[in-house]
Amino acid sequence: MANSSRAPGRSRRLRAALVVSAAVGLLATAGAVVLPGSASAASTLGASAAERGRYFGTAVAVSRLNDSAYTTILNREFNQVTAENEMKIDALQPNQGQFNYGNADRLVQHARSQGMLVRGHTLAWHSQQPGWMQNMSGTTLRNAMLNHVTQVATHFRGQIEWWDVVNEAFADGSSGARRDSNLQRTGNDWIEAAFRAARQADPNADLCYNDYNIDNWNDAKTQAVYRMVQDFKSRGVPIDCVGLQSHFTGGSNYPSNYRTTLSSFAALGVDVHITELDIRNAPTDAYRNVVNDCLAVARCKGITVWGIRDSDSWRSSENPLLFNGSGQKKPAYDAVLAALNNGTTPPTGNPTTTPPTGNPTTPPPGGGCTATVTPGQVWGDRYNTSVTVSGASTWSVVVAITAPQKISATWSGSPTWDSSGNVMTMRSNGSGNTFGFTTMMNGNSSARPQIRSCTAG
Ligand code: 9MR
Repeated sequence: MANSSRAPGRSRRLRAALVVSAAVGLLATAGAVVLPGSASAASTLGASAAERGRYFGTAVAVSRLNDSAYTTILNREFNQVTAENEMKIDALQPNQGQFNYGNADRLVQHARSQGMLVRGHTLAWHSQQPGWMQNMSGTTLRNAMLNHVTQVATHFRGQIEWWDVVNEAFADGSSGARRDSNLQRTGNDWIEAAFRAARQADPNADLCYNDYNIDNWNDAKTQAVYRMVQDFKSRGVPIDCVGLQSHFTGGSNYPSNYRTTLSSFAALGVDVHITELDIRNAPTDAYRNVVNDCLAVARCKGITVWGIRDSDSWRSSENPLLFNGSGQKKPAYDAVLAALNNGTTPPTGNPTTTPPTGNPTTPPPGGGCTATVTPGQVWGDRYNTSVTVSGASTWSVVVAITAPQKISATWSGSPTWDSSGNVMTMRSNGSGNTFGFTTMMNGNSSARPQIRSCTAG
């Protein structure tokens, strides 16, 4: 994202974020011991997930960015966003050949200004097609779909971490068949054709297949998607990830074998993402289980809830989200945050065991505040840093990174960047006095961030 918060290239980022370690041990090596339940436990979902090498995100309706109560929670809690509707086919290409990127660009812009990662949703889907596309078939439709994939992925190139290339292409029930649709009727290879076009247009984005009701390992639909991914991997079709929407609303429950599903997909050599989570009546145990299951699977990269407040939900009558209509945290929020904070990182992976050298610096006094650096978790290819400001409630802190190291994600502050992309000015954004960031080592494992200044106001 932005000039800023992404390391270049797909594999480093992606393979990277899944390399995990025994959290407490590593934190101890890094000098910042964060024990479950300790006073230093992260206080927001995004910050806590980042400490586990994950993201915690939400679907965003762009029109709600004008609602300050909504935006306050968004900026404080989440470090990943998915457009709830604004990147769908009907939104982006309402008339054939006429693209309308305004709302989607606005969301990407907001995410960049907040250091949030963006999931693109969705390039090819049987639903929410514009009228002109609904009326198409055969080669004409196939070409129009591929053109849409190419145009959109090209427009957003470099700004999207993961694309839902194809959404909901399998039938419900026991058939294990593809869903019938105008796209499916263009030929069974329409899905792989879409993935190939997306890879060509944006080689650095990770490409996902996304679906609902693929949470229960025993379901025919789950097994059918699994076999497709297995087939794609064996034939070299470019697929990097599977998104489990995990709408446990409308009568669909959290299954006790959910962790088996996540780890089984991951074992195929793809990342897994929980992309649209909501749970009817927001029970604490089911939310906690989902978090624990994700943390237990190294390739589970993060969790996205499908809206912020219950009143924002597509199923608002089920009150399925983490904040109530007034924006207050619900018990499910507390359960999720505690599970993230208590979670250890998964048992597999290849962490760095050497303590980081070149301890981060604290800035010279004089700007009206002091920034104190705490080294965070270290992985084989990246490390976290958090910075706590004292002496001011609004502030800006200038942080310099040594190239080729690159900051790949930030949380709990609003970053801007100089033209080199290596000097970040982090401003307070109402999330408190501690912000954090992840730095990709990119081959330099010894350099550490330098704090250049802390300025009050
Ligand atoms: O939440 C979205 C809602 O506002 C739209 O009206 C609906 C239209 O299809 O899509 C909803 O989001 C869906 C997502 O794009 C794909 N998975 C299921 C989601 C809930 O229906």
